[in-house]
Amino acid sequence: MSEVTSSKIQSTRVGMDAAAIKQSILEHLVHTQSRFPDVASESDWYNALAHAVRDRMLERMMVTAKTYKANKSRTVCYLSAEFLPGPHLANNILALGIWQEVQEAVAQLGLDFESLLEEEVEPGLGNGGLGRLAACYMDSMATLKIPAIGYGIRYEFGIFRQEIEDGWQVEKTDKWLSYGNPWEIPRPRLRFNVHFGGHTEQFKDIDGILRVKWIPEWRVIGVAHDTPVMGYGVKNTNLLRLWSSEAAESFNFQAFNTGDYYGAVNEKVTSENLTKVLYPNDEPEAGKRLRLEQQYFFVSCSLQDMVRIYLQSGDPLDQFHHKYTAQLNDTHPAIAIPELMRLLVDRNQMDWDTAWHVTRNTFAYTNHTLLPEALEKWPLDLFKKVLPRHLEIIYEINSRFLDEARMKIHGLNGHLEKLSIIEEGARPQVRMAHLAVVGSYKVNGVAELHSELLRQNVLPDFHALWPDKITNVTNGVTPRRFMLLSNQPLAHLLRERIGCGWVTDLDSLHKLEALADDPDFQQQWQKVKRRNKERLARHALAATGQKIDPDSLFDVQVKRVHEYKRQHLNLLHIITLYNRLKDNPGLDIPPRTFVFGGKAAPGYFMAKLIIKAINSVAEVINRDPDMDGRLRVVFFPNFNVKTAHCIYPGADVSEQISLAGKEASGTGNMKFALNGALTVGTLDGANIEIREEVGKENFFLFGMTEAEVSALQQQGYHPQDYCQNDPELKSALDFLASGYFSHGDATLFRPLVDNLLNGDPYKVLVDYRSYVDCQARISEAYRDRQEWTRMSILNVARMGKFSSDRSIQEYTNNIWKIASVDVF
Ligand code: Z15
Repeated sequence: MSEVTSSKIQSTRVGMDAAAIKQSILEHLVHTQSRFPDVASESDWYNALAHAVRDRMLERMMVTAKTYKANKSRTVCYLSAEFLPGPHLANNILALGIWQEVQEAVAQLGLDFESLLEEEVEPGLGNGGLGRLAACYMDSMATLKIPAIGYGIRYEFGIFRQEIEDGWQVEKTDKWLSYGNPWEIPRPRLRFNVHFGGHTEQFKDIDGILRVKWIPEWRVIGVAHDTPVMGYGVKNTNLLRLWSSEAAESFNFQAFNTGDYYGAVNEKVTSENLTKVLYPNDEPEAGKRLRLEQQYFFVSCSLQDMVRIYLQSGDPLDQFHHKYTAQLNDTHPAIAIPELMRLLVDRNQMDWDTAWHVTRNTFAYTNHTLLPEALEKWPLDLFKKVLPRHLEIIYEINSRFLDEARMKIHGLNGHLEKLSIIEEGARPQVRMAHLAVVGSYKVNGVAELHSELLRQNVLPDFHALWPDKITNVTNGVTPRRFMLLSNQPLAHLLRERIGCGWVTDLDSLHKLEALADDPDFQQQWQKVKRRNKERLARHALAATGQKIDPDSLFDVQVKRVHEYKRQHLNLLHIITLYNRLKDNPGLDIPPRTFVFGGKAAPGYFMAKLIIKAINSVAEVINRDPDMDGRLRVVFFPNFNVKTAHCIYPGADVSEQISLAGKEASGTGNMKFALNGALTVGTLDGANIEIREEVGKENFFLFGMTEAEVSALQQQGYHPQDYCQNDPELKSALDFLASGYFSHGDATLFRPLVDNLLNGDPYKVLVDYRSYVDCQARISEAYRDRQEWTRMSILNVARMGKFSSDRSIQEYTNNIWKIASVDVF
């Protein structure tokens, strides 16, 4: 066997020409799917093709691992409770550079490439922006040749599938693994014990040193499942390693032996429930024990894995941070900080100070939110039940940290309370954000404004203590998936005119500026948009049964449904337009189609009511003959990565209308603009930077600034004043409340309207007038198709900054200090 070199193993299955690929597909059809071509279903062919593509990735993954190991390169571990990669097949074909060849092979087999791609069920292992960002970063790290492992959870059920019944959101279980998953390689031998509960005991070791032993109450086993992540046009193929929970069969032998068979089986079931389902909330689920268990489970497996790989090098553990850096994607994996301390101190007998030095130089923390209710906290009593040893370690970390802070700020205890990792009170809690800040060498926000507000409002005392700790890395998105893959008409046009360099060097889109006034180019640009709108219209028809007109302006808002994102502000504008058209049938405005999409957390009443309101307004407007095609509203169900592929490219207008200071960054805003949509937006999150880049004359701005928002909040906000002073606003609210859109039911939308009139936490009514007026400017601008096209071209030309390659470059330069590694 030792004589068989890796190059001999690779020889037969990895040819990159169409003939070899066709052969591979046929072989997999027979030898993996066990089907003859004449009886194979579309799904069989999909699996055969997926395996053929996978064959061409695996060896790269092995060679990459080998190269990184030989280089002793520093590795980033991206710890994230969510990854939302989207369908793999098309992306992997593009990364391998065999798009043409696969198309040819598939055609020769008499198959339809598009419908094969449609077969794939995407892994919905995330809720929204945060999980998708992790996937974009995995793509960019591989493309930039950064040694990286993504660590997360292999949820058996991902984010629910959204159906719309009678206008309401209904959640269906996402059984994404039902038909198998050709992209993952199970590693059944790569398994770790994870312990929970119980208590701790002190003891003296043989050297007489006082140590702590954790006597846990139960354990589960984590099993690794690896998914290769290929860089674009490079050999580097990194790893996404997701952990799945398994029962520790023999653990409760006691119960088994005493004849409690069902008790023992029950324990197995409980253990395997741990990674059963993704929490479908974009905010933390307050005090859900299983959620804490999930977090600790994947973090513990990941750190044990890192230590295992590290020890293979033979280096001493006190150098661990030179080999690894771990990025905490929000506080969800922040329990990694006490866990690494436990592994070093309890398991490897390291002294506390050395262990703390290692730990503090290992972790960096990304914050993704300013919303106070979204900052994760765990009740002490719950925490103690699940992780008693970790709580002790946190106390120790906290007391040493407060000593340090006391001296440094020369301050009194009152001041220190604000810094403490423990929040005192009737129900004391662990503040995970404070733990993450204290245990990390860098903390970053995800857009300039957000990072500044972190420094000034959320973590001011930490900022005073460590002025260099909080930095900014503005989010980015991958142009491979969100342009090349999902907008092929645009990609073709770009290739003809500026080449393909933009795929890995997005700044080179600048070359388009020279073409922005070229009438011939403008016409081709419009053709591209037209084709994309037709595609969106086809998908909308299939998904909703509704016809939409590609000649109308497509105005799109897709994102999680949240009050702070203000889908209801959009809806009030739509009602206003409707009222204007009813009152003035001759009104000449360009026809518009409003497209919405997005999921609401299943327990979020107001968000679900907003979805119902959108659908109810849509129903009335779409069947009102007076509208005569001038106004249409559709709610595109089950917005996910797959549907996103056809939605972003089809948009003329991108709705980014959160209340200033609430959206940490946003990433959909970038995806739209990269596909030629013009933004209507507030000065929030990355919108500010997008506007700076594309030029204020190419961006539709409205609404209060963050400073104005907090000033208004200070002075006292009275929403009803705004309603009284604006007849159009009053009328829109009255219509919504009256039952006009709800078959006469005047109670249905009452909670929504009351919420706005009595409180309006996201100041929808304040920004309404400025928004509606801004929308009128959009309608005017859309009439001049040449000028509109010019603006659209300039938007794309100037969006280079928002590549996730730029973000990852900043992480590597300013935070991780990691060099790239060539793989041949
Ligand atoms: C999530 O998707 C985001 C923040 C969170 O705190 C949680 Cl729990 C989930 C989003 C932000 O809302 C969005 O503004 C940002 O672009 C995204 O994370 C990625 O940073």
